[in-house]
Amino acid sequence: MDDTQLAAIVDAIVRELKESGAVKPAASSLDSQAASVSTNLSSPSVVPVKSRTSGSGVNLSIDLPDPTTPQARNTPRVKNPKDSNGLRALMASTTARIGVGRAGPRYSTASLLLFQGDHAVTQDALYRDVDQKLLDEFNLFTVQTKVKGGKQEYLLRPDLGRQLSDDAKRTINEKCQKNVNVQLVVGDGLSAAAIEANLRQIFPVVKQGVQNAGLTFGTPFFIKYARVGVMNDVGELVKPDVVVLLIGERPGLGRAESMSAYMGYKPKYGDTDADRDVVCNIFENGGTNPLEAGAYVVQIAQKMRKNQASGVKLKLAK
Ligand code: B12
Repeated sequence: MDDTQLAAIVDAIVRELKESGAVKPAASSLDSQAASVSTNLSSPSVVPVKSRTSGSGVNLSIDLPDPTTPQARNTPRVKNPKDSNGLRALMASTTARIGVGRAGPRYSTASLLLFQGDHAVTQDALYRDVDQKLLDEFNLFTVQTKVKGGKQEYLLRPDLGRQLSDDAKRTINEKCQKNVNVQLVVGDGLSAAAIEANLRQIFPVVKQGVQNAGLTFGTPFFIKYARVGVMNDVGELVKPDVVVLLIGERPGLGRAESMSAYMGYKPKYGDTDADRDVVCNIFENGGTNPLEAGAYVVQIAQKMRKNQASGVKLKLAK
């Protein structure tokens, strides 16, 4: 948002306040402050500002451009930079929030709005469920961990997310082929968006890669409210050589589509992250491409089988 748009918003709000009687004569300094902002920045607003005054009071709605679009996100906000090309190059070299400018000691409004927009993206990814249509596309049946109280409990009780419910165990026992070479499992983890962004690409690559390598591919399924440690329960039930768990990573600000593939050789009760490997940061345009990640997962599975080990033991075996 530029200064002209800001000034227009300030003008509109002050107008509304005056119309509603909220601004008394004593508040005229606010009025003149706002007026001085708009006289400095004179051109008319490009931001549609629709103001409606209801019977009970003010109801102002302001439509602003989406601050999370790549164009808005990558606009340098430093006023009068000494080296504008250098600034752009610097900004292009990192996803860190640099070149955002400031208003006195504070963030600029544009940066603040972007921050809030990104936070909303993160919250959405964390709190919503994976699209059922996507799970149906890959014939993934759903089981649940011991989390019963929704996302809030999932977040507060990681221990419950590491254990399958009794129902889940029964269903898996009924539906899954046992003693397979590779068991693929999908878990929502901390980002539904990550699964939605990557599953379509990575799933077929892993499945075909495993089968092309002459290995058996177990009956895949989806675990709701999953944590990485749930791999142990899967290993105990299905008895595969290798478990691959595709799971949504903890979202960063504005980066919700990052997925990981956690893997373990014959996972069992008591195994820890030291017994696991991870292919992380799987996402298109900047992360590990999901197609490549799928091929890499198959390679690691083969290595695990060859060395009969995963995690630190696999590292030591190499
Ligand atoms: C949160 C986190 C942690 C937390 C986990 C605590 C917790 N209970 O959540 C802590 C701070 C303990 C941690 C530690 C480590 N982490 Co860490 N961690 C992450 C982070 C930011 C998010 C992971 C996530 O979202 N998991 C999904 C959720 C659903 O899983 P969860 O069940 O809630 O939590 C489990 C996993 O997070 C797992 N985990 C976390 N880190 C690692 C690393 C490895 C190698 C493995 C096998 C498992 C693992 O531990 C948790 C408990 O089981 C990722 C960044 C990313 N892009 O993924 C890095 C990341 C996965 N971690 C990484 C690393 C290197 C480590 C350490 C080895 C660092 C170190 N030198 O000590 C340790 C080892 C972990 C271990 N337990 O043995 C790397 C892995 C790189 C790689 N390909 O090997 C990542 C990708 C960060 C990075 N960009 O470098 N980590």
